Amino acid sequence: MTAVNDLSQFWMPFTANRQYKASPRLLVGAQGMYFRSHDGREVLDGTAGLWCSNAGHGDPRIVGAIQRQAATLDFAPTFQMGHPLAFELSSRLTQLAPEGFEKVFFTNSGSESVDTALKIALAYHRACGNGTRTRLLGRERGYHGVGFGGISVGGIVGNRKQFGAMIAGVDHLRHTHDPARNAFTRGQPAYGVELAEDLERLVALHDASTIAAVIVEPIACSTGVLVPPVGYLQRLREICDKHGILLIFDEVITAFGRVGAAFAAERFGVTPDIITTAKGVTNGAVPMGAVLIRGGIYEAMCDGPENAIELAHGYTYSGHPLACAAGIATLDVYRDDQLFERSRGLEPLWEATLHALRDAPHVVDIRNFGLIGAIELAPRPGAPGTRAYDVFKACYEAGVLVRVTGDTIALSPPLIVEPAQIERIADTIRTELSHAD
Ligand code: PXG
Ligand code: PLP
Repeated sequence: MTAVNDLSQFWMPFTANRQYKASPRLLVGAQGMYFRSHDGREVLDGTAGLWCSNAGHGDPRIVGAIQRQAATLDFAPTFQMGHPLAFELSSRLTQLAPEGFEKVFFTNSGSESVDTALKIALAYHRACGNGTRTRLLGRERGYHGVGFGGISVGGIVGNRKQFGAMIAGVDHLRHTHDPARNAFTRGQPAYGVELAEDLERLVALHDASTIAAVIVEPIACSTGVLVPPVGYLQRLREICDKHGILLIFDEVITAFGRVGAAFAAERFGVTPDIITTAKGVTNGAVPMGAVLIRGGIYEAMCDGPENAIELAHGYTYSGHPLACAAGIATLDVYRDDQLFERSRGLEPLWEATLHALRDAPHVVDIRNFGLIGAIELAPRPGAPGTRAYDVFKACYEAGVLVRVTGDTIALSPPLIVEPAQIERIADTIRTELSHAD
């Protein structure tokens, strides 16, 4: 193993740097369902990295595609230039998307996908002569990355409070978490469809003529896995249609098989106007995001002369050749290994195995959908988050990687997970919960 000389310079993202550096956990390799740690242990990946490696790690088909592409065309600009793989991946993504999605805008992350989607929504209304529609609506507890757009529509207080006023003209729907009525629900909660009416409240407050778009995660994952109540997303769609508001689904986590379909939009049977993705589009192997856009939106921006740029937006690395190669290879793997179907097939076992933890110490709620799970613990009095963090550390020592957000343990294994590995994840959590104070 390579010696790590000094941990001080890397300002680690979303990390308690001092705490981490006092007892670091380093990953030095990954294959299939396992990471290898710097101290030579195999660690079962219960989180697909950060919700991204849906096909597991180091698949030779993806690795080979990246290697070949690096040697063939390491970079090509996509501003007034192009390269074949960016076009190929765009058409592959629209084939996978719900019917009616016709355009793809490439970014390098989920945060950039969100910024891009919000900008497209504003530009669309302006192009349609509705320039007063500038307001953007998000939802409490939503996570939409860390750009100024994303934190503005986002609803996680801790991600906002350090950063001043953010962008103006934003408001938020209420979140849908209701443990008093829905604790220990399997799949979609029965109660809460009426929370979609909160959109009518915001329309009444601001007037529809000022509202451009609503952005929500179909399942709010980062905040602790909040599954939408039955009928809720359908109702949001209806209210958006009634008032001419664009509906954006942020599917950075929920796309590419995580919920047993290409997109959560497909699984829930609700079609938004714009879908933001990242993570699983390349299996996490090369940074990439993609925004998928319904027909009619791009066309609205085409009334200028042919030499007019339709959208003044783009990243140096939009459609980067390595990311496109990784993306195409990843979509091939998802298709050839039928990973979305596999994910769907594992869901009943996943659900049953997680809910069997109901009687484990400290557990106050269990939530699941697709191959996503959450086990919420009662916080230690006066020390929120510490109990779950200790369980996370203990699981890692025991060879299983889980995620923690607040006092919730969040799970999202690669879709190649075996039933015995699902059992092992749950057994490890049960053991460590029984040791936790
Ligand atoms: N939207 C959603 C719905 C996300 O989940 C982003 C946007 C931002 O993507 P980037 O690529 O800019 O990070 C995300 C990312 C966690 C965790 O542990 C979740 C995310 C990222 C890192 C950690 O819940 N989601
Ligand atoms: N900052 C400067 C000085 C730049 O020249 C550029 C791009 O050319 C950027 C920021 C934006 O970088 P990116 O396109 O990678 O987002």
